[in-house]
Amino acid sequence: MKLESVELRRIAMPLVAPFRTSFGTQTSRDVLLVRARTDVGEGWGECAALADPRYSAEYVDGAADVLRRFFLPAVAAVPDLDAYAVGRALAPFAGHWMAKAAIETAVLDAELRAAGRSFGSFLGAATDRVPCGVSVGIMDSIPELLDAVGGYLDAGYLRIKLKIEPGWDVEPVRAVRERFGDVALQVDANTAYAVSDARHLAKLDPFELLLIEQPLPEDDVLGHAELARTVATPICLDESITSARTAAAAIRLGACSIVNVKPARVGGYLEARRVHDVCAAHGVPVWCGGMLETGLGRAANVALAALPGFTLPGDTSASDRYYATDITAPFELVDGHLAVPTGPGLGVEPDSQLLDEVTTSVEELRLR
Ligand code: OSB
Ligand code: MG
Repeated sequence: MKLESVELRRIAMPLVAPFRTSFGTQTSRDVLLVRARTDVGEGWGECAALADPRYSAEYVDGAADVLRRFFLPAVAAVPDLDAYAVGRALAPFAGHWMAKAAIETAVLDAELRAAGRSFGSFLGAATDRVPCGVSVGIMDSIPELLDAVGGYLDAGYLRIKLKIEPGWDVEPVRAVRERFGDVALQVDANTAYAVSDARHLAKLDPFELLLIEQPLPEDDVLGHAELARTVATPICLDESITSARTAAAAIRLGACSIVNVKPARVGGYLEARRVHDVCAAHGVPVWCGGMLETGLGRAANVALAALPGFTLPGDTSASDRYYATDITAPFELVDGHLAVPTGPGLGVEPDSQLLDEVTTSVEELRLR
């Protein structure tokens, strides 16, 4: 396989409701789509980078720049291209996991479409549908939060994740527990606390949460290990896990007992599967995180979430939790589950008219 050219397409996707986290508020997603044109056909990769470098160091303009300037020429120079070769060609470049994931996914999609094989089959999916949770943003008031959570439970979501930050933690958790009983509940702080907040975070223990996700800064793995000794609620890492190697180290240090596998954050689906494998070998449950993806990114996440080590519901919500109109056929919740796509590659197609309606720029890069 050879990479011949790449279309970098930017789309603007308004969210159905603002999504507030400890690192900022998203009202719309500025998404970079990578469309790889190869000698065996085309493939799509959705770059998960957000507009600003607040969740992590990556941001969408930076991802487009590093792809254009360094990554796409390096991938185009590979004579016998496949998805594994993308990782090898990009290994000399530091960081930029989301940009790397986008081109690797596009190449893998092209390869699998040509072979008539689905992402799920390639990755090792063990089920045909995955249980789904929903990530609920920080709200202006507790009644607003209870309305939102009630709506998601009515829709069938099997697990609720509350975004928290200092000043919005124990009270919202208590309110949701009091109103909705023993629903599967977890929280995500997106690095908003310090080790010195251990006593405060231990106040969440009586609510029997499934986990607390990434309370401390990305590089504070040791701090998470210390926190795990003070707080009874299991610690789950998101931002800190950038590879199978960092996952192995975090587990060995006792920094987490659960891992959020977010393919974009670890450089793609091949490394995400390795993270899954390392965690499975240690008996550490994993679940699939999300980055407010469109149907293209969601399709691959749902395929990954069907691997056997994904024993907790993921942030793989239905399309209508994010977008009034998705660019692919929408993913719909059935009994709290999403179906794993079975068609070749991602198994979903962007609708070209819908795509054009949301497109803000298109750049065609000829690579040979
Ligand atoms: O920390 O998991 C996170 C969204 C954007 C960036 C980071 C995170 C999130 C979410 C929502 O929690 C996940 C989703 O529903 O896609
Ligand atoms: Mg998170």
